[in-house]
Amino acid sequence: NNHFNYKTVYAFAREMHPKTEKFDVQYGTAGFRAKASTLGYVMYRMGLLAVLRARYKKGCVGVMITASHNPEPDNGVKLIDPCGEMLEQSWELWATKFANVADDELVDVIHEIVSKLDIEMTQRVEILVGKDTRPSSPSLAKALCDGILALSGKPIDYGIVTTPQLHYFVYCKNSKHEYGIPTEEGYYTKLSNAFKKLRGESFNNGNYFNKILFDGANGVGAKKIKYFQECLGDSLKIEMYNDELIGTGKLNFMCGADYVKVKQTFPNGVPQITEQRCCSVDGDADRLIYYYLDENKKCHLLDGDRIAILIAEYLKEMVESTGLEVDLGLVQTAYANGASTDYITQKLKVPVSFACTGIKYLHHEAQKFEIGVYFEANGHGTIVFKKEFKEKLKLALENTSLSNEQHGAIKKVLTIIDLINETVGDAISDMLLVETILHSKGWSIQDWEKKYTDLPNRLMKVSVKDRTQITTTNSERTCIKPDGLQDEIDTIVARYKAGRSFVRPSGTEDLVRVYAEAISQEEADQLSLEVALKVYDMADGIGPKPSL
Ligand code: G16
Repeated sequence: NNHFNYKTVYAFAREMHPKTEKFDVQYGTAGFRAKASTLGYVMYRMGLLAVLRARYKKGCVGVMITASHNPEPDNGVKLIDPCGEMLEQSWELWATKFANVADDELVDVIHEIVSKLDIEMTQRVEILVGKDTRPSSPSLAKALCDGILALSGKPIDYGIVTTPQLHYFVYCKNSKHEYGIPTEEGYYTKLSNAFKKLRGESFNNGNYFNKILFDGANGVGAKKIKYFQECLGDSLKIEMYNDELIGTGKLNFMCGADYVKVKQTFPNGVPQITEQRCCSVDGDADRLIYYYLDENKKCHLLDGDRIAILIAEYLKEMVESTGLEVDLGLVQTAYANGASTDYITQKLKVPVSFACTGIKYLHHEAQKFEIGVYFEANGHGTIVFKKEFKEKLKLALENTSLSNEQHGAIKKVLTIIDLINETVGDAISDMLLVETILHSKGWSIQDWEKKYTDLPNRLMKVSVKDRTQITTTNSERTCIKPDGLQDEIDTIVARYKAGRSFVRPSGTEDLVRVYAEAISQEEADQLSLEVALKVYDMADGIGPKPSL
């Protein structure tokens, strides 16, 4: 079995990618993230691990180099499993171990994993590599590929792509093209054909107008939306903003989905036109946020909760018109606005499950439903359909006892499925779906917003000495450590009408996040500030005290 050349593994590590950091790193919410300059050896080691994972799973896997919503000097790496999903959790422990051992222990760890999991080391495996637009990405990709080559894997470099594109390519390859063609062109063609089919001949409908302002966050989303613009022709007019040259430091800077969501404000660079529908994606185009400006210049946000509800309601109606029984559910996190959860469960009568922050948790929870819609409030999410459900639809098409209307509805649902990137949250695919639904309902963005009223809320960040000192339970809604912090939060929250607040350590940035909602914006702001100050005091806050 063990024919790999361990001499190369160590030599490459020692000569080209030595471990430079003393501190341990951890595979977090979305892989490893840190200052790009510290990540060379981590990338090399993830190249090694990717080959082992691919051999273990007997398929190709993906590695995406990105730090998504983080500032431009950061970078990161996430591994993609053969089905296009995030790396299986049990392997995150291996990833962390690989990243932290000394250079001369690497070979031992490889021996350990190979013998424990009985990995066949002679297989030739392909590793699909993608990167975002960060200037540090090419050299990190080189380190990654050295790791892949050191274990005789075959790197296939897709260049600059969005994270969801790479997830898509991985699944296409492993599904032997059943899911689609694993090329950029294949991806654009599949999605835009489905979109155009659903849109039909009339591009506008009722209050819906087919123009959208698109904030590309000065990242890969801005690059890739141009291909869609070409493919979609006049069916959707996408006016693109924030497409700075690579390396100007503008990536996610005062723009992009995270900025708009956290600051609840318009991004820089997008013209402020009253009542005009706008959307922002983040640095690797896996998150999507909608917004518009009212006549009083107030910015209205339609976030992941709203997107999820729009989609769930539409799919529910569509499936009902096919006459088929379906088990549809929605997955949210603690960040979901309380008003959205009430609306889904009480008005839509769709069951809701809660999961911890991180697509990997939501995705698996959603897979328990025949149709599982999952979104984080930050705009990260997608829809997954059980294989059996898709087969049920195809079989029903052959059922002659169903009416023409029912057949039409079934075909429509199948086309909607083609528009969706089921592997992971995909901002562009999600945007095309939202546009499809608004068009089909004849809704403006204001019509969409009218469904329910969000509870005012606020997100804050607190810097502390060691964020791992904060631990949580109950899908992150209850804080266990430091002792007494949750009691303090409960006491503060009790003073606010419709108040709710929780704290959790970020898995992608070196800080603690604080979420609060209450009956008015002032109270939500005040509540989040009080809780943030409490965290600062009880969890060794560093730097300036939190302020609004
Ligand atoms: C990543 C994850 C998301 C998560 C976000 C923030 O997003 O994929 O699931 O919500 O980080 O996570 P945390 O609060 O733990 O920092 P992205 O878009 O940065 O990949």
